[in-house]
Amino acid sequence: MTIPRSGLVAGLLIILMSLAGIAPASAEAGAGRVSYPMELDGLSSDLAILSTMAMPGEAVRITVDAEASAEAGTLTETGDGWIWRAPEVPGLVRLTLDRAGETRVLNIFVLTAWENGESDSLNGYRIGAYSPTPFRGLAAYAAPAGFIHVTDELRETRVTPHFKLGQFLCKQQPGHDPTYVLISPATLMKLEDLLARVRAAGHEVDTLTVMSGFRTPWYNASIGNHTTSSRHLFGGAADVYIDADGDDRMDDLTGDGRVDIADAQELARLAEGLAAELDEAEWRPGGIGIYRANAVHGPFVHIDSRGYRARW
Ligand SMILES: [Ca+2]
Ligand SMILES: [Ca+2]
Repeated sequence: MTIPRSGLVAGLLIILMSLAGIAPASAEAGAGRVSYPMELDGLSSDLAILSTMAMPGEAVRITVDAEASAEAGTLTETGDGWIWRAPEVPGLVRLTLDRAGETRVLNIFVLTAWENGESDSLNGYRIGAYSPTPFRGLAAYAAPAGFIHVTDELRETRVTPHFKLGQFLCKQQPGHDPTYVLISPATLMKLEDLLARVRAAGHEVDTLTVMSGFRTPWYNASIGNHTTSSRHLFGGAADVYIDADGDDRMDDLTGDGRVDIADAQELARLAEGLAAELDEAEWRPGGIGIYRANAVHGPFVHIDSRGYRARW
């Protein structure tokens, strides 16, 4: 492979910015990041752990200047990285990337196939139906061709340094075996960046609490939401709050002694700061929605990566 020019430049830039007191978002988290970028799904990331999905036999292009090895599937070196072809058997395959002893992991979940409209469930797990016509004709809204089969072990799998797969499960049929889920690398990257910003703002949490991640169309309809375009249906949205005191509700981020919409606004403000600062190579445009508390939940913020800006 050719030698890392861009990594060196990025490294120097980070050092220079640190000297100038302008820490880039990627440097704020400290642990969980590596010094060389990887491009996946059109986005650049420095996360030491990142996850994505692939259908059996599907090819995944990884742009990275590093050596690669995979637990399964086949790896082919290209001019600027690797193409990994998924095996036919569903399940988690870990790819390890290494540059000069600095390793990172790319988890690729090979999906269990599913055909929209053929059945409303998959091995007893209720899915419902996706719109046969993608919203706005966008590929991101096409009905999924498969789902991640979540085993007990996979619930605990870290999909990024500070988030586990189990945090994104739909609330339906708790404990059902099998359980299925979808994830989005762009949204996971966004949540990690937001967490770094939250910590830099002095809120000492290990993760963002995900109140709602993936929702099947069936579950979404069961809670009275009949939209076919929610990013939750595709694993690309998360309703999150900060809970350092562990009471399962948003913390008083503003320090005014009350937990209310102002605390959700404060979390959204941190997300807005990132959206304004990072370009589209690092932060795919999407939604930021602020929600006030009601009888069943505290205030929270919706985050997604739909591909265009939305605010509410
Ligand atoms: Ca709390
Ligand atoms: Ca408050």
